[in-house]
Parts: sequence; structure tokens; C-alpha cells
Amino acid sequence: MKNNKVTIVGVPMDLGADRRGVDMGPSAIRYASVKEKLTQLGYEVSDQGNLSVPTPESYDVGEKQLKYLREITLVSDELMRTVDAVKQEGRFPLILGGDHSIAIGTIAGAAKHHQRMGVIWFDAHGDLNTGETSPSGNIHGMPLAVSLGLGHPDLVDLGGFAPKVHPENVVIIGARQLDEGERVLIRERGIKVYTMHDIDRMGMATVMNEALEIVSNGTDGVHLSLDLDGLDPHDAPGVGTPVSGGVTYRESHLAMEILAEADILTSAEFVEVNPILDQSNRTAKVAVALIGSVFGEKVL
Ligand code: B3U
Ligand code: MN
Ligand code: MN
Repeated sequence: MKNNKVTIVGVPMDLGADRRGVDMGPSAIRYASVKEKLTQLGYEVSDQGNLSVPTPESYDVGEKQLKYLREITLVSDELMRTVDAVKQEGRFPLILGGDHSIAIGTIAGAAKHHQRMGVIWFDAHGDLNTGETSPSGNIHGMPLAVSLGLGHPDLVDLGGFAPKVHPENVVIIGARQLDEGERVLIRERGIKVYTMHDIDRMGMATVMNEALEIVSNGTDGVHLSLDLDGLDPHDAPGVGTPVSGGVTYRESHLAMEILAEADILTSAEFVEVNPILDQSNRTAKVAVALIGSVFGEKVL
């Protein structure tokens, strides 16, 4: 990584998902030695600790199609300011989730520093729902739509600008569960999606080489948003919504290594680790191994 200074920020968010447990994700990833891993690789690492996130039980869920909208908006605003400040200091923001709704704040903060930012969205899902199309009302199924300027104005207009990213600079990798509204949006906006079918046919190396072209062409920054449920549940069982037939441990490492070689990332987040549903912190360990690879760890 060009930038040798990394700042870790945890966001123990679980207001965007139905299942409690992802709020412990940042702890689990720290327990799996993320700071030690990056230090070993030669980075100067600062851990800013966690943002404070309201406890769901203490608040009213609010509108059924946009659960905890108010609270998620407040945390997103705080996260946007935090990521903005980290980048202002010339440091690389590494954000640990928490459910995927945190991407709304991360991307808003990072996008302030770029004319045009590419986004790699590694996920079993599209996260392209809005309040109108969502089958669950869970905001963790909406952050990519919000970043593209679609959804509730409180989220879309965060930071006073929208959209944060453009469809031609976004790739989704690992998709295997999309809702009808998401399919329509993908078609209408021409978003490039590499489904598991594409990964099986083309191989991960080809997929990544094409993806790199899309996110780096005409951009001056690239954000990686990695949902651990993009991996197969055999390799990453500790996630809120596992979907079988996912990216293998090896394929995901290859993807991270290709990203490291390209050296284009300007921010990253690792989300949806749920230690309650995990086996001996395995999924957090996978997250740290992937972080190692994307930050340049090599066998030889
Ligand atoms: N697409 C569904 C399910 C879902 C999205 N993200 C996760 N699950 N993790 C929804 O609720 O929007
Ligand atoms: Mn997701
Ligand atoms: Mn997902």
C-alpha cells in the first residue's frame, strides 16, 4: 500500500440488521490481531477505538421500511466525519463493522476527498434496496443504493452532496442473492455485477482484472467494501445472513492479492462479522487474513 499509515476505526453497528451480534464484530477482529498483522507488515497503525452506537432495545424501530433510520443517520454522520478527518491527516482509513449500513458513512467521508471514487462491493447481496423495494426494511440491504443517490434523503444527502459514487465506477463481486428491485436497478443503471456464475466461468483472476479496470478508469480513489458473507459459509460461518455457494477462502485471497498488486485502494471496510454465530472466531480470523493480503502480505 502506498500509504504507510493506517487508522483503524470500529463501528459496532447492528441497527441495520435483524440479528444481534454484528455489534461485536470490531472486537472479534481486534481479538484476531488485526493491529499486530498490519504492524508486522510494516505499517504505522493507530487504533482510534469504536464510535458509539445506540443500543436497538433503547430506541423505537421507527418506520418499518427503514428501521432505525434516525439512529443510523446519526452514526453515519459521525462516521463520515471520522473518515474525513483520518484522510485529512493523510492516513488510510480501515473501518471495522458492524453491519453493512456503515458503508453509507464510510463512503460519504471517503468521497469528500476524491473527484470520482471507484467502489469494489464484495458481497453475496447487492445492497441496492431502497425503502420502497426492501423485503426486510433493514438498512444494511441499502447502502450501495444510498451511495449511488437512491433512497431516503436523510441518508442520500449526508454531508450535503449526492451521489457519492457513479454506477460506471462500481463493481459488485460475489453476488448470488438479489431482490427484484435490485435487479431492475442493476439493469437500469448498468452496474457491473460479477455473480458466482461469472466467477466460476471466468475465474477470480480475470474477474479482478476486469473489475480493476472499471473502478480505476477515470477515478482518483478506490474504496473496498467487503462483506464477509461474500465468502462461502464454510469458510466464513460467522455472518448474519449466510448464503451458500460463495467465494472460497482461496479465491478471496487471490482477489485481495490482485488488489494489493494494483495498489489502488484509498480506504477499506470489513463488515458483517457476527461472533455469536461463529466457530472459535473463525470469521474474524478470515477477515484479518484478508486484510493481511490486501495490505501486501505474501508467502514469498
Ligand atoms: N436483500 C435482503 C437481504 C440482505 C441484504 N443484505 C444482507 N441481507 N446481509 C434485504 O433485506 O435487503
Ligand atoms: Mn452487504
Ligand atoms: Mn451481504
